[in-house]
Amino acid sequence: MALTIGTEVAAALDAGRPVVALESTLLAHGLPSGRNLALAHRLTAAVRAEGAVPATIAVLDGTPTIGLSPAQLDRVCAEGEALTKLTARDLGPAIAGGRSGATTVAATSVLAHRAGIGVFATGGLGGVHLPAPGDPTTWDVSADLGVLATTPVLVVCSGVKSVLDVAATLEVLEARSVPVLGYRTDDFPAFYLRSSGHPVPWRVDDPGVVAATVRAHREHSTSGVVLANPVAPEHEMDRALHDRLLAEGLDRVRESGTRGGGVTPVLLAHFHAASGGASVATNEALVLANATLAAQVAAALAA
Ligand code: PSU
Ligand code: MN
Repeated sequence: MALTIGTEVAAALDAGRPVVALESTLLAHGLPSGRNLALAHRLTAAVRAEGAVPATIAVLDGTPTIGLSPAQLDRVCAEGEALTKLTARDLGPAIAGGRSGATTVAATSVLAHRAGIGVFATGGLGGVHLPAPGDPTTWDVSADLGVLATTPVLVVCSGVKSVLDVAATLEVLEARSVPVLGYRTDDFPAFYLRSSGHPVPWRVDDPGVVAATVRAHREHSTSGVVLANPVAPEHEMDRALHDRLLAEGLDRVRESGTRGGGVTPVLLAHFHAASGGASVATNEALVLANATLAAQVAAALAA
């Protein structure tokens, strides 16, 4: 697979300096157009502020691109939902067909690893979707989980989206031997909310300890690691509002018959449209904090 690696990213990788991968699906499909480009730039700035080099990843005209230029970031954010959402299985067809697409956690992890990047920041990991009435087995399990099981990338996120079956998602991560670390928390976070009500198996309080843990894990495993960083209390969504919007969003998914990769964007779009901006503010705050933490861990790993 031919990769294009931006010159700054390539130089940092050659020199063993810290690099943090960032994904493009959360920009193109997870946030309203008009907000995404500003966040894309704030994310790269947050990574740089910690002394690491940002590498936003997408597939452009059939080329997996590691470290989008400002013009390429403009393009991804402007095309937004019109851009195909690419999970890992879509990489081959998109590349062979000369297509463009935004990469999910799964596809971004695969490409980051190929480029030699071991640390990646996002908002919320995909997971096991909730059953629907009359459809108890949707079989909708995000490819993010399968890729994490086989790809040695540290994914810094705010847990899994609260729109998922969190308990089932944690069970899959356990079964696939993916370590889950809570950053300064004993509770697995749920994206918009600081706690999912499920405990994390391991708590870590310091980027240096995360780096040591990742190093030790990689000595005996090729799986990824999840570092779950709860959103700051001042940015957490109101739980009652959250629960109402989630119930409505799930109704919309059912009524519209949305399946597969469309489910998460429909749910997030409902939150953003119906919360008066609250969910966008939470989403942006948590992704920014994850980019900062990922850069701190990348720096500790490179030291
Ligand atoms: N984090 C966000 N917003 C998003 C996502 C993560 O703050 O939109 C995206 C990621 O790309 C993740 C995807 O891989 O949601 C999960 O989609 P699915 O449930 O279809 O696997
Ligand atoms: Mn899915």
